[in-house]
Amino acid sequence: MSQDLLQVISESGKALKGKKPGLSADELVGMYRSMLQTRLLDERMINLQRQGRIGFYVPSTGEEAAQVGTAMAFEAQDWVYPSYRVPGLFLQRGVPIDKMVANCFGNEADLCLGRQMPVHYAFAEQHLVSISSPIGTHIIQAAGTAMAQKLKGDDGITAVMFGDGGTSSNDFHSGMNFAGVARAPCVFLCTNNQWAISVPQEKQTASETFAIKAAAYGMPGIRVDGNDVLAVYDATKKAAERARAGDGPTLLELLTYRRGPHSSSDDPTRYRGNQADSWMAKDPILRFRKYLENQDLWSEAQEAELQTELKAEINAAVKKGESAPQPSLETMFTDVFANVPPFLREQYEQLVRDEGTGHEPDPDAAFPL
Ligand SMILES: Cc1ncc(C[n+]2csc(CCOP(=O)(O)OP(=O)(O)O)c2C)c(N)n1
Ligand SMILES: [Mg+2]
Repeated sequence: MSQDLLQVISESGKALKGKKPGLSADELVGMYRSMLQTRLLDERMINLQRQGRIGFYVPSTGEEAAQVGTAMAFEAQDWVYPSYRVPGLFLQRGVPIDKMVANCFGNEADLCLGRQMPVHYAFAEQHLVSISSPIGTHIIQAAGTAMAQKLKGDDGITAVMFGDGGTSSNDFHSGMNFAGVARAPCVFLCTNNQWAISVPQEKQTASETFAIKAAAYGMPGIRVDGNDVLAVYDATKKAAERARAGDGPTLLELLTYRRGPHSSSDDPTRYRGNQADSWMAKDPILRFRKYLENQDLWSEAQEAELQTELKAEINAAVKKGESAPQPSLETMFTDVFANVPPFLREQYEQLVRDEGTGHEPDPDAAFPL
């Protein structure tokens, strides 16, 4: 297996010879919009966290191409098991931004009513399965979903996104193995951002690449430039077509770089210093913008207009999210049992009695992660 990377756009934004994106001008501009929206949303949410207005956030700066390029390759009937670092996948798949912001505030408009962690979104309507915080557990769930789709003769397929760290989980092995044996219609998407919190990729695996691991499970493994949105789209689309045609699963390694901290609770200078890494300069959004400009599909005026529009949209979502009330206390007990059992009813009544008496949990306590 070589260290070669699939590319469609050069690092300076030129179309590589013989490579066609297979997308319309509107689709290309739409992808650019989602990438920029992701970056601006990330910046705003990190600022809100630093101001103490939300509890926690996971930035994905520099990884936007891997999120939007993959999302573009799937159909509405497909199921996607996302990781916690892919807001661009949600946006590109049509999730309203105010619903994502509502999750970060955990307010009453949050579809999970504040019960999930921030950035652990769940949108059944867009076939986006609720995010699992334990690393890798969703890989076997995705393989199982794909096996069920095959048994039922569905026309949908399943995709799962995880990180380089996720490949060290038992569930990566089990999921890849079962999907390989069953020839399940599953696309395994490993975003190799070269870090798993403080663990660099060379301490994660002794394999030459992450893509090479596919060979052990009898499926193709392809290494893709994860900062080239059109290469990500191209490889994911082919893997999706392969799965849909009944030819089985594929593993893609999307090579990129985690430019920011692991989360708002992490300080990367503690373990990688002020890394003047060459990856810091390889911006996927700038690269795609140059490509669009070279194709006469984008201009400075359009950029300014889009920036203004997206910032206004985010401002409106934040305003709405911050002013919405918290979910009422009794919602902790709803949606769990159709008939609330006596012991829960008792706890609920106790909670209502204690509310405002100083016995309820401290809402200002530090977020535990
Ligand atoms: C089973 C398990 N072990 C450890 C953790 C703590 N943890 C949270 S994120 C993370 C790193 C995962 O890295 P990677 O898969 O590369 O994804 P990235 O954060 O880089 O997107 C770890 C170790 C966890 N959530 N679950
Ligand atoms: Mg990682």
